[in-house]
Amino acid sequence: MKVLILGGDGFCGWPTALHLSQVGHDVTIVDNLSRRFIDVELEVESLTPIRPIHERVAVWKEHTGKSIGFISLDIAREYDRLVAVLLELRPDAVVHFAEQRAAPYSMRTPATKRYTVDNNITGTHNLLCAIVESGLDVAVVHLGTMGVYGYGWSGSAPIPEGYLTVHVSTPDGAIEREILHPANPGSVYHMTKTLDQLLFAFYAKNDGIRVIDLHQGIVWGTETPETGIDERLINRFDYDGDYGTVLNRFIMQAAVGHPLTVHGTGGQTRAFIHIRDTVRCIEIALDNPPAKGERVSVFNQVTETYRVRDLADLVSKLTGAEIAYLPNPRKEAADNDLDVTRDRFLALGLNPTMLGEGLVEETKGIGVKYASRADFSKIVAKTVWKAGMEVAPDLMR
Ligand code: NAD
Ligand code: USQ
Repeated sequence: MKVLILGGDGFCGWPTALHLSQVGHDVTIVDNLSRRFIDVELEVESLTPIRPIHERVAVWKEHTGKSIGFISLDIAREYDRLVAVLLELRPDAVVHFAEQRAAPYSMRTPATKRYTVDNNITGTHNLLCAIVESGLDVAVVHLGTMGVYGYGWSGSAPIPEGYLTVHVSTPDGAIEREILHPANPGSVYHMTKTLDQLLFAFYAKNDGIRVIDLHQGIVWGTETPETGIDERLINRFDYDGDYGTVLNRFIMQAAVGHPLTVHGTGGQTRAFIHIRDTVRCIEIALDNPPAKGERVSVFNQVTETYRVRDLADLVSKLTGAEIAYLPNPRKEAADNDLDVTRDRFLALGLNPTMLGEGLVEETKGIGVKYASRADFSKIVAKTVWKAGMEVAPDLMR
């Protein structure tokens, strides 16, 4: 299958590009390298030494003989070029990772709020509009997020895979309907993903675009079998207060001897998936597109759920790291339960890496190997959701 990977230079996109190439797909990455420029803006680097994109694809070819194309293109700003790329390459499918994906970065300043909305919504809409203009039948696999559902809306009922069955009272009695699960975003970033869902629903209905929306949990881990082939293929590892995600941050903090930064009580429960399972899920999704005219196919791309303080305890037990309970810079529930339906990928053959097996390996691996690259001043999260919220001081100098 010919596959375009939008955002293929990023944390999820790069290992996906390698894996899809490895299993025989003809892969082209489209990326404007904005994530690398944001590192420059934030004055921080991936903990792992990521190589320039042209070197990355050349090293892949050197080891496997397989070519991965690279096109530098901003999908939110270069609409005509996007149409031209579709018409020239005529892909069977597009995997869409190309969004600003950090909730704290999206809440950082008025400029980053506006950038996140402009980039994510216009990028997604440009893609859908360009597919219609091209006249091609291209399946779209999009990376959504568990955060579209929010934390607590469904009460004690498990969060379904996209659609909720509701009963509506009418004068003639109750009727049953399936609706898109109500959106309840917790950041400007998460809000863009809820808006993406409406764009997909409209283009599926109006133009018969085949869309799979994958509501992914927090991705942890770094390496996949393909990125591990050569150090120059290594995946990025974000640890800073804006882009680092909770479990990878705890793994890195333990490795460098920094206390684990639990926000608030740590009673927040979130969904998780290992990066090796992310790439496998994309492969499965590509093999199982909806038929033309079908509604958007939604999967919950999640393998387990954990409370933040329980994760900190697990990492602390394995490594001896201290735990610091810090003021929460975010506006979020101090405590929530999370029961997520995750049957569809399991039914299609996903065999997940669970925290119990994977965590020991991760705490001894990348974080320790590249500990000397850490900038301690970038670890504690400084972006607040609302003016006046308390920010924790740096814990080490
Ligand atoms: P990332 O920031 O590492 O990668 C995103 C890539 O997209 C970057 O390489 C960036 O340069 C590129 N990009 C952004 N805007 C673009 C544009 N306008 N044109 C072209 N390229 C553009 O993020 P990631 O962690 O790999 O996340 C990928 C996707 O998966 C995102 O949509 C994110 O919302 C979703 N997701 C990520 C996680 C996670 O834990 N990392 C969890 C759930 C969902
Ligand atoms: N948290 C801490 N300590 C930290 C970092 C985070 O306690 O040092 C807490 C946060 O306050 C929050 C939870 O951990 O309650 C998760 O935060 P996160 O930064 O790991 O994840 P989040 O902001 O939700 O975003 C990440 C990705 C995003 C993806 C989302 C999936 O950056 O792209 O969409 O996970 S989900 O959370 O399932 O919506």
